[in-house]
Amino acid sequence: MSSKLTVDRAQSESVQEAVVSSILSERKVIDPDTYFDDNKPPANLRWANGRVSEFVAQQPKERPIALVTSGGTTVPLENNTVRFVDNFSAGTRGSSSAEQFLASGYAVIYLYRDQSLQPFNRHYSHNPDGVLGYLDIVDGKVVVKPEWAEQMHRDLELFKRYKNANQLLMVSFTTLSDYLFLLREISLILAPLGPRAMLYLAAAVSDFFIPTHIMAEHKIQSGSGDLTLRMNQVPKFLRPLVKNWVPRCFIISFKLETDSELLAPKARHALEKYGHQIVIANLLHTRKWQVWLFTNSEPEPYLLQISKEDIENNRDIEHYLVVELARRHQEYISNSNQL
Ligand code: 9Z3
Repeated sequence: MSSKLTVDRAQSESVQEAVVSSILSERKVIDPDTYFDDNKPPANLRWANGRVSEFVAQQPKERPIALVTSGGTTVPLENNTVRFVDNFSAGTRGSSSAEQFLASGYAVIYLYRDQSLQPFNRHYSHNPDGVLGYLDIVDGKVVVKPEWAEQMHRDLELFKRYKNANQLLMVSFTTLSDYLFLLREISLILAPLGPRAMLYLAAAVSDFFIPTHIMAEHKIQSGSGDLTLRMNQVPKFLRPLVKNWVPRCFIISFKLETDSELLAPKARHALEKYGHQIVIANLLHTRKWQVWLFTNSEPEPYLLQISKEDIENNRDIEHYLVVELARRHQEYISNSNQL
């Protein structure tokens, strides 16, 4: 498969033609190790390093820690970015799971796509009037509308409780590159914790990207016909993550497909290839109701699905999923302690 991007146009301008030919001459899959030398780190990397190190150091020794990634990565088409390719994810899985991990006694580092759903805030993103849609003015005072008051009270109370207990840290990303730099940075901070740290990789990560050095510098100009994109394959980061960054931690990745025939073989393939603990497989259209847990030790996947009653009672699948994962994580910790 070709692995480099071309940004070309019929009758394109000379700069763009030069980019195209230089790209066409280099078609190879990029090594995960060289990725970080060739791409720019995000502006919040140093801040994240300091805050995550501090957060981890402040946790009581017995408290398990979960890195929860959430939301989709963007892939810019221009260095001065006007356009980008996005990855599908609302951040529901990640934000709901983060709430459940907190309820299960975890400290949570929530690595999320800027503007995507966040724990405890996630119920307040769908009002056509924005935040003002939840509020009213009564006797000259701003109040929460009665129909939202109970839920908002509950969410605010939990949010404050976990923040005060120093159990929740939020770090945001936008692009694929931001995500990968932050993932590596945070992983390396968690590595010394070994089995006590869990990585729950629910973010929807692009498989294709345009390396910075071959990306158009300025806004790609219109007016000369169609635009064709050729994108490089993103290096397989799960390999160095499992093998080198956090080899002793408990790692859960997600596999998203739209074709049900592909789901099981692809989940199994990921497990065999990377050798981590769990792959959670889900289909785009049923992801809120059904997931399958694949492990290397079980011949059949473990199916988790929620009932009509759960849906009617607003009970998310993440509630059951996280309970099951926390149980398996505890087992992993106990088994590691016995070695
Ligand atoms: C998932 O499969 C998540 O469950 C969803 C959650 C993104 C579907 P929402 O945020 O959706 O609740 O709307 N995430 C992982 C997707 C992914 O990029 N996986 C890669 C792959 O499938 C491997 S890391 O190849």
